[in-house]
Amino acid sequence: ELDIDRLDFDHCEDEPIHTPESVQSYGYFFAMNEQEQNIAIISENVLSLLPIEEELIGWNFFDLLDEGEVDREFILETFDRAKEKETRLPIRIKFKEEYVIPDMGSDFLAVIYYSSGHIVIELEPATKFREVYSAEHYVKMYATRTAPRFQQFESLADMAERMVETIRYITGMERVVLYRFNDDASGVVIAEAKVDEIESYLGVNYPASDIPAQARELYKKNWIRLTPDVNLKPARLLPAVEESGRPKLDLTHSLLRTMSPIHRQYIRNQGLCASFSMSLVTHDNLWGLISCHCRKPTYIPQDVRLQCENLSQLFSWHLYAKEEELHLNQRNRTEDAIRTMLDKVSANNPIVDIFSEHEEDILKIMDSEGFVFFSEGKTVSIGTVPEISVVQEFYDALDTEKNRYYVTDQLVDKVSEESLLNGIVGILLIPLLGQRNYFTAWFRKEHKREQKWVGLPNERSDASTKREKLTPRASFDIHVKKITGQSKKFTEIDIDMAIRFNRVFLAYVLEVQEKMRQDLLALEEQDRHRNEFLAT
Ligand code: BLA
Repeated sequence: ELDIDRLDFDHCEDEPIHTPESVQSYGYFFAMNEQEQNIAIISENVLSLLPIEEELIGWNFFDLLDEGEVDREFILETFDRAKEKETRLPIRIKFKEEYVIPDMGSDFLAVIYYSSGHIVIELEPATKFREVYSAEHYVKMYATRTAPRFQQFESLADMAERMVETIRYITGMERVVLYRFNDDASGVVIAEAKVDEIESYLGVNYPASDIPAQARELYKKNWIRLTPDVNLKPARLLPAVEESGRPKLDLTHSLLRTMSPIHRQYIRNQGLCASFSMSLVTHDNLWGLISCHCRKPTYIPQDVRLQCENLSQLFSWHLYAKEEELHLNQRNRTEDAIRTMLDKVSANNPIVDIFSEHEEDILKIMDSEGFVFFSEGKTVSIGTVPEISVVQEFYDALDTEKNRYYVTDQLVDKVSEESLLNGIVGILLIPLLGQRNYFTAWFRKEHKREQKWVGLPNERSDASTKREKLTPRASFDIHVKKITGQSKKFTEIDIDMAIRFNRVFLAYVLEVQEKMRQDLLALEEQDRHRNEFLAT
């Protein structure tokens, strides 16, 4: 099985998982030269499907097909589209009866894609697995029953919950989790649907190395992967690289690609036999995975998997839309608060008074415990704030040419004396109007919490030997990590709100004040003239 010492890389993220030179034997693999359409590479199990006496290599693939049932032109057009869009597309294949072993059936579901000069076709038997519903039924179900509920949900977690239930219904797997990536590529299970007998993963965090960087990249290009049985012997691609001298074939768009042996061992260590996962991508960013688990071998027909892929793409859009909606709601609340304050700005209502009238609003906009508006002339502070000299130091240290703001959720180790912080540990500081010595800052207190973890956040990068780095997770024991000394994180949206506050509200106020100053100067000037005049 897995022999770490024989792996020729030292770090998880260096494993070339897109060129394993084998596929899983629940399907059959053909690669043809793009020009002549001659078979150049097959998976070794093809030999048990098409017991053709002569070498299959070199045959024209289309000569094997039942031309009455299969439209060659359509297949080649589909290939051109797949190549152009850098994806794979579904087709149907039927072999001439005389070429296939009788009880294998001759009807196949297939996908076609381009890989380095080759037309690749991957086949799976269409008739072997009978389904209660057609695969299209599931998309309809999502559209009519799952998605319409999303509108009324106020959080992504509620949507995630509904989605894992839907996917569990479709796939029949024992446990379905929605795994969301954190900013540092570690991740957490935010929703789960499962049978009673299997352990719960809900709320558990896992280190980034459980899904290394190259896998996350690959999963952005190819949204689904099924391992129906981790113990299925991989079918090698023939002729082998060592014999033919051909370059390794890129299986980025493959459905059948054998997964990394390290990850296969991980699945076994979880006590599982089958795994199916789908990507969730928003803003061209791998947002998360829907991961399905089963303790016994479980095959999901190709058309159902391709519909699951459609669903994960739809769901990604719905996540995106919900994120935008939540963002918009927060922005509207901020803008309402700003507008109310703007209405009160006038020559005889100085900013300090407006701030103190609206202390609560100002803190609420940012879910903060303290706020400071610092200008050369005067400082306004609301709620709990650190000693102003400390804040000034952070401002002075900020390179305003390069950074639009300074943010941290962990101030304690960044100051000489903790007592100066007055219990504040999070800060978002934003210079104002590009002028020196004008800024706003928002503060958050400590947010003590407990996180469930399997493993340690940096366990692999901290490991010293190759063996330690590459050994798949063996223990899935959950331990509780107490998070102290940190505030809630200021999110991108929080930062956006604060910048908005500065731009809209303060910019306006400063403008009014500047205008008042100018008016005052003009009046003084008039006075001076009048006095001079009177004096003469
Ligand atoms: C891939 N790791 C994966 C995948 C998941 C996880 C879901 C996607 C492949 C699949 O669908 O099975 C991890 N599975 C999880 C997590 C949960 C889960 C976090 O159920 C939590 C509920 N793994 C290791 C180490 C390495 C490693 C040490 O433990 C590297 C040395 C690697 N994981 C690894 C690799 C892949 C992977 C290489 C890619 C597999 C492939 O697509 O070939």
